[in-house]
Amino acid sequence: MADDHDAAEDAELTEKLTEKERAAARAVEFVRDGMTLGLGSGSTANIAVRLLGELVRQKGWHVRGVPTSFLTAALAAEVGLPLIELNDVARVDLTIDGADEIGPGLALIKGGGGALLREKIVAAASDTVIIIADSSKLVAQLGAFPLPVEVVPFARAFVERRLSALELNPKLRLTRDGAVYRTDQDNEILDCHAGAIPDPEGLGRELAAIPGIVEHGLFLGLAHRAIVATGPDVRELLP
Ligand code: A5P
Repeated sequence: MADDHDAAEDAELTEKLTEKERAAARAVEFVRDGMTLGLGSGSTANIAVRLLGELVRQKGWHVRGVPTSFLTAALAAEVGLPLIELNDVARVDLTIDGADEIGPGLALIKGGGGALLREKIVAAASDTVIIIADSSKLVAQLGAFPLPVEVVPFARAFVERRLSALELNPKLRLTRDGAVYRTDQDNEILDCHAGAIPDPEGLGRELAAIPGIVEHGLFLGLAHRAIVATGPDVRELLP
């Protein structure tokens, strides 16, 4: 029985990986020579970064990447993608990134990997944002995935009380070793187990009004296209 269970789990993981690869491959078709690219974070965005490395090598294209996390910067360097600081570009042509949930109108929850702040800045600076995902990310309503809220460590307890008052059920993110998780900006993350989020815009406004919150993982009006693979099918969704 245990073996059957493991085999079923393995098959599900393999299928998810294949879906991520299909979505990433489609997104890379939007890349052109000379582009400045926002490089997302997470397992799906990593696949796109590797494909971009191959594309640049094969075609001899000159693209530059703005990474959204230290991990993505390291991967981009490994696959030979030239990097540039966001401060050194006037604009980003195209960002390819993953998501934790994709809801109606391409409202997103992001930040499961902790990179929400840079991801949101780079998305906002981009002419086009393409979200790539496996089929498990598509939801009818946001909220089953815990909403990450990045906080300045100084303000954590205060913000936690405010989030609890909003019945968002915040939990401080820890590392696997039980240490307090720190973002690339050395901030902390409160994951909000809020359940269904019927009004993402309203919640986004409430969160933005709390001092000490640096950023939250609701990405609203930022995605221009989502590419979602379901088995062999690859669908492109617009807001
Ligand atoms: C990183 O902080 C996140 O926003 C990721 O984009 C998101 O968690 C998706 O990650 P996976 O592609 O690994 O599911």
